[in-house]
Amino acid sequence: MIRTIPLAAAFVALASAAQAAPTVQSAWSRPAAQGTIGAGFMTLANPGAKPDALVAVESPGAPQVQIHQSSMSGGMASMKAVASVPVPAGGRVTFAPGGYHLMFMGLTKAQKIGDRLPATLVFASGARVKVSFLVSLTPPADPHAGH
Ligand SMILES: [Cu+2]
Repeated sequence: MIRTIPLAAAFVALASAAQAAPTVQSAWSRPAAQGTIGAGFMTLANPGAKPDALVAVESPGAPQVQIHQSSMSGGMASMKAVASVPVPAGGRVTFAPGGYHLMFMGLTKAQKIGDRLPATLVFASGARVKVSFLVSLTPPADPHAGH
């Protein structure tokens, strides 16, 4: 009987050491034709006590998904592929037009308004988070959309 107490304590310690998986809010995508590139926007939140990072995206809707960052330099807009996007502990990062975004390269089918484009987000912590991007012309209503 006496052994059950330290065992239970060890179990609690293990559970609290596990990193909480990031969450996704307001995932949306723009309408696009089959075979073209679809864009993905969202807000990632990290409820954990350790920093995490988005390192890959998989989708049945496209053979390849890239993580891009748009920026302005010298008055010219440009974008580049990035290997990862950090999500600070207790913080959030927004993917929006003009900033970070996902690119679904070679859509397997046309994305029409109201469709949902499924994907799995893969994080440096090993967390895999499923998300579906609602196809829309504008971002979904979100209290953080004005940032
Ligand atoms: Cu891009």
